Amino acid sequence: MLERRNFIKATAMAAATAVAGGSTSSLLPILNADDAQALAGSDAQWDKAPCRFCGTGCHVQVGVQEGRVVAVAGDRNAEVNKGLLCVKGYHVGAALYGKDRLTKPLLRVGKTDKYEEISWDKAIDVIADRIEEAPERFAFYGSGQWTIPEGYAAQKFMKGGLANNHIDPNARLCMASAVTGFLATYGVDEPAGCYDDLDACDVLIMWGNNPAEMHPVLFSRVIDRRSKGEKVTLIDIGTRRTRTTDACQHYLEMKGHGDVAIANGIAHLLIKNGTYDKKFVESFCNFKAPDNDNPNLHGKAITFDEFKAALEPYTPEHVEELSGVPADQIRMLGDLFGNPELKITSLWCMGMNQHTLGTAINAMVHGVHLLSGHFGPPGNAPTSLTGQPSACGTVREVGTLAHALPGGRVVANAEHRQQAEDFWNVTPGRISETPGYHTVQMWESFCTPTDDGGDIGTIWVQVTNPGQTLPNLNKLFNPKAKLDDKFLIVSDVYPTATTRLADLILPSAMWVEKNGVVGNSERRTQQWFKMVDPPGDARDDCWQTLAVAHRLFERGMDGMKDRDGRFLFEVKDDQGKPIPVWNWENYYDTNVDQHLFDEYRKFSRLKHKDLAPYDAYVKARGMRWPVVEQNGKWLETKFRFSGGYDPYVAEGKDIQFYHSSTKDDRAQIWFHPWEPPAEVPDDEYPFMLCTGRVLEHWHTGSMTRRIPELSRAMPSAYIEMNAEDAAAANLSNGDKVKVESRRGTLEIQVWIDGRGRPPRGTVFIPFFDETLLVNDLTLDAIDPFSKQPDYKKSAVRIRKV
Ligand code: MGD
Ligand code: SF4
Ligand code: MOS
Repeated sequence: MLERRNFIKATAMAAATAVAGGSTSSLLPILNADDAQALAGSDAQWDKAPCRFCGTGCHVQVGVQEGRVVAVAGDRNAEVNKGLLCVKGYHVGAALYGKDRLTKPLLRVGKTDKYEEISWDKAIDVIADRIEEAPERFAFYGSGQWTIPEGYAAQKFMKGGLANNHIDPNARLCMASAVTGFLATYGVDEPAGCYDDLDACDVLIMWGNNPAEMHPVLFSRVIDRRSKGEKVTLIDIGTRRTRTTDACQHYLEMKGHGDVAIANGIAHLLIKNGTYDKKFVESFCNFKAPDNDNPNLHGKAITFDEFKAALEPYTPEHVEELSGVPADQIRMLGDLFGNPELKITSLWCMGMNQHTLGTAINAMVHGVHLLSGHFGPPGNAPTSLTGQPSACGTVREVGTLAHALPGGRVVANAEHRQQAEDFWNVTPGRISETPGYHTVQMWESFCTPTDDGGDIGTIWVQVTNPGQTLPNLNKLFNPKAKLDDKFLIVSDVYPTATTRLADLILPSAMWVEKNGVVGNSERRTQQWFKMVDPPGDARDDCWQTLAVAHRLFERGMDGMKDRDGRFLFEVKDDQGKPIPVWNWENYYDTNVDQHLFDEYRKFSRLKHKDLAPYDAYVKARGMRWPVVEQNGKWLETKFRFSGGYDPYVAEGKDIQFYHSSTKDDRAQIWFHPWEPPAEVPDDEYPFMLCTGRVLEHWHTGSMTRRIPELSRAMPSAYIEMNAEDAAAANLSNGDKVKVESRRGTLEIQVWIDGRGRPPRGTVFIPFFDETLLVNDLTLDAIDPFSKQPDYKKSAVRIRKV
């Protein structure tokens, strides 16, 4: 534990020591678990909540005094973090108290840059007017930071109410390829394993993933084991050296898309050396390849011999050519996977998801584990990590994607639609069978003049900042400025790059200013209660959605009525009397989250993702689904598809892929050919640009840049360059350069051999800085199945200014 603390402290210290002469005093006394006792004698009230930021899902204890959050401590009772937090988590409370919180609804005055304060009543009318005018031209752009009830309400409002499937989340930019990878392999989304695999594995492979900065508390779990003398081999396969690399025994430096070649190289060796797990494969797997005549997620069946023949060209030497990773290191990976004595866990996140072959590489890494039999608990697991606190809970489980319905259902399936219509008690046929626009399509349509076919006229954005995070902003966001008939509604807590173009800005309550339920990377559903009031007139996002729905109901819109003519979101008290939750004054007369969650819960049982009733989560520090009742207790599941762990595996079976897309309880092992990235450097644009996060900041920095310690530690974005490339271009640290892609330009300072060390020919720019928008440069090419863009590979040129 000591080492783990030190690791976390070291990363926190690195943040603090980067402060140039500034003090580290904060708006809040920031405590850690060790110091929390200091407040014990005070009047602070303590309660649990998951951290606001990343998908790791650490729990904090929140201290509240006189209506304000005064302290945050790591929660010792939480299995995920056992009292530890990363530097963002320690400061999470201060995210509420930036000086410029949005506190009033603001409506743009005509076509000017001015806004007038308006009442909520008027704001709700403005939205209702826009929707009534053209319900089919309305779209909802949501988030993996929506709580489960917020996402569920938006989903039901759109698909069950407006009969409109134009709802998609920022997680399209984030997790979509993980979803398609799971579906193509197991027929059902989300990891089989969980964080416990990290405690048991002998080898941990990071496939283009930097958990030391992005999932620090999780990564520290492995570091901790090593310090206790346990042998665990860490391997970083990446396109640049990072803090994760520093902690690994092996660093395999690959070119973009090299992962596809490497996965094929491992499979090639397993078959050539006869070290694949014949018994596992014959019992539990089929083989698949893309169907080029009829491209679809489930491809076409192939035989083992066809699989073997397809892999023939992927010799270690050929893989070296494609990926840049030396043949010997490919052999090392082949030997590791060929050794049945070792327990191997793979981790990945945006490197494999933000990838135009994202679905393919996700499926292929599952495939390497299946082929070698490195599947099954504890310690053998292909585990995809999630970026956001509820990308799993809200987006993937509630299905707030343009093609999906709650509980792993899809709009294109008549039976699924009927089920949802029955659960929602809405008119049969209400849900449209045509998938709505995915993120890139939605924003492209919004930014295209109506006369030219841009049929999305209004977008309501909640809990996300697309004006900074969409790729290729000059195509997908900025043109809005010139399109007078397009209307942008933004619910946020601070002014952002998105509110700048908004026509209506709605102030939202955040984190412990409201009730919430979220779901983390390991299928863990976590609940918390409201602890403090939001500032001014800020209100819950979920209330905003319900209030608009009710306004449309009052105006007689059929879609807002159920089969019995009642309001779609009717909430009743114990006597069966409706509670007017659409009035803010009455919203907390009951626990709306609980009503929505317990309604949504029915969907969770449709695909063995069973959730417990809301009450069961109140005491727990989260539970991993499927959660089933046994002898009056709610029991979570650590490992899916494995006998003895997963309640849905038939008695006596070791492994059962019970949602197999081939309906034979088997998983699919995929072959996909290597293909180059959508854009590769050339003479004109000779550098490959990668983008991503940094430890201190949460995504667009709208919250963390308002926390003094974090913003001082990492004040502004930079371009990381390789020292030799910089020398060749006569550049030194701190020089300003102009970075140009085919889509836009950015002037930014050079950092040589900084936090990350990119190899020659590559550069890195983080995306947290709203004054330096890297997405003016990035490419909007997408994976054909997941529709997720690749933010990791854009060609750029650089010159000194
Ligand atoms: P966030 O900063 O998380 O980024 O992109 P975004 O979701 O756009 O935005 C969340 C917003 O919600 C903030 O503006 C915050 O102030 C606001 N907020 C906080 N709490 C609340 C609340 O309770 N209610 C409301 N209404 N608002 C709230 C993330 C996205 O970015 C993701 S997930 C990925 S993985 C992509 N990654 C990526 C990349 O790697 N490179 C580049 N270049 N771009 C990327 N964009 C994508
Ligand atoms: Fe919060 Fe993630 Fe840090 Fe844990 S690792 S404290 S969830 S930001
Ligand atoms: Mo994006 S789900 O946060 O990495």
